[in-house]
Amino acid sequence: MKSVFKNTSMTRLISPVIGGIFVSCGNIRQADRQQNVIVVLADDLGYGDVSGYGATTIQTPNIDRLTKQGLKFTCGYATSATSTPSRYALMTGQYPWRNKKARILPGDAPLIIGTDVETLPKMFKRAGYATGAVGKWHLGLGTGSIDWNGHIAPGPRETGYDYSYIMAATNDRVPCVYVENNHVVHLDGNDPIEVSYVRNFDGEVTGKEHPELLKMHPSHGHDQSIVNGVSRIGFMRGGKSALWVDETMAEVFLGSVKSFIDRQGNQPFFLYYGLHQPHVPRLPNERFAGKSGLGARGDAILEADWCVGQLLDYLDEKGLTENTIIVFTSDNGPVVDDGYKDDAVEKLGAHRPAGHLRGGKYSLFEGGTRVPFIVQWKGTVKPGTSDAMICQMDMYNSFARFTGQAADPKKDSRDVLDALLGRSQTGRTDLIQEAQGKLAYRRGEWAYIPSYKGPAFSKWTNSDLGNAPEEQLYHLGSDIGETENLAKSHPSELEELRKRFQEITKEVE
Ligand code: NG6
Ligand code: CA
Repeated sequence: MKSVFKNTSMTRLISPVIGGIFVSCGNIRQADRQQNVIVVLADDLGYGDVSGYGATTIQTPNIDRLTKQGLKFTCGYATSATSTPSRYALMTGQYPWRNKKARILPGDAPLIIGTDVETLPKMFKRAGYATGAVGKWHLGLGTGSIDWNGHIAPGPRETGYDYSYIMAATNDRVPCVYVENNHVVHLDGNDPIEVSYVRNFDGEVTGKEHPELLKMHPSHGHDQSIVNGVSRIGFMRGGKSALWVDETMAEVFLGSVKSFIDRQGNQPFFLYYGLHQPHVPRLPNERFAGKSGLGARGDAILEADWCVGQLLDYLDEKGLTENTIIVFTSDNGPVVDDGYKDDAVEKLGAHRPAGHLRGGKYSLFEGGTRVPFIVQWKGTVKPGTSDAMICQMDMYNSFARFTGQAADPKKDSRDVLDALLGRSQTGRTDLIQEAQGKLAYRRGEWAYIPSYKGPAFSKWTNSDLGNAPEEQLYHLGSDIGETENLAKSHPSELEELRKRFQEITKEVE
């Protein structure tokens, strides 16, 4: 891959990026420092969940600020229909199915990214950036047995982040504490934390035995340790002073985001901001409770939207908007009932979280991985819509070129920088999509799903999973909702996609 410095048109394009070198090309402020990059990654937000992507039953004015001021992608993808593999691909630039451990992790799982692996934050660091990770992590911590009361490592810091303020896994999994850098926040040494995904601790109550103690009841699973009136996945004991309160989580992470930005002064930064909404349990701040009319899920989306607004306002206030690139997207498609009785199903009404796409979280259909994807770089990236196919995994090699570094051809990540910045309508030609260890393939206008055992439909989430005994082939250009299986009527296209799918997926590291 050619270095950006040898490419005159690109050099001109990104001249402010390598500011100081090409002072004449940018305004003085931009030339003084490199561009910041913030990736905002929502959790389970669907393609149809924001008004900028066509939702009419819910309004998301702040995310819409991004779609209006930035470039809205109609074919922006997560690699996966669940969190861990999706985040793994974003952080490493590699397909998650190359690593068998990249499956939904429990809260005490070891880190699944080798500390020697080149990661997105390490790539930015090589270009002189400060790096931060705030919010949902879900890539594991430690090497096997974590002492939550001591130095927790390896984790974000050992994979390239100078600073981190995270939840270990998901908001429905223990331990329900924040971890700042390598330590649990607000931990009282006299009240140590214990965590187990195997057995409960003596004297600790669970949601299963004591549903009367719950303010949020499970619909499936989620009946173990109770924290903040919500029973979770997994058992924990102790650490009372460190336990999070779901209703203030948005403020806590935002506070950390703002102070990270403040601390950077004139140094460019890369920030990964993993929103916890609208993943279960959906307990937004009381300011949002009941406000969407769509139940807890809609309210949590309003809170996520508010977080985006707060971030945008803060960047404006600090004069950073024009030299900060914001990428807004979601780790996987939407789910309505994901294990708690929170009224999301009852109040869904006409809202379609995946928009016109079929399936959602956990699904091999488009709704599993095609997500909102917006790039804002005010003053530089022209607002509009792009149909280029891009994936979160592509951040690595795209921003490598952006920061004047050579792309790593060994990564699955593709350099789609020109598409990201609206200079080209051409993104990747194809993408392997993953859902709970199974793989599907999009190439051009076609979507291919191999034959799979397993249920076609999830009764838990009330949604299509994509398994079928026969192969499936859909023409997305004319059938975005994947309603008509053309496998039998289009044998040559089927053969072509199957062949390419097999070629790519047999190449294991
Ligand atoms: C599932 C959980 C679901 C959610 C998901 C991970 C049950 C019944 N379901 O196992 O609630 O936590 O894992 O979601 O426990 S993700 O967005 O982090 O991938
Ligand atoms: Ca998720």
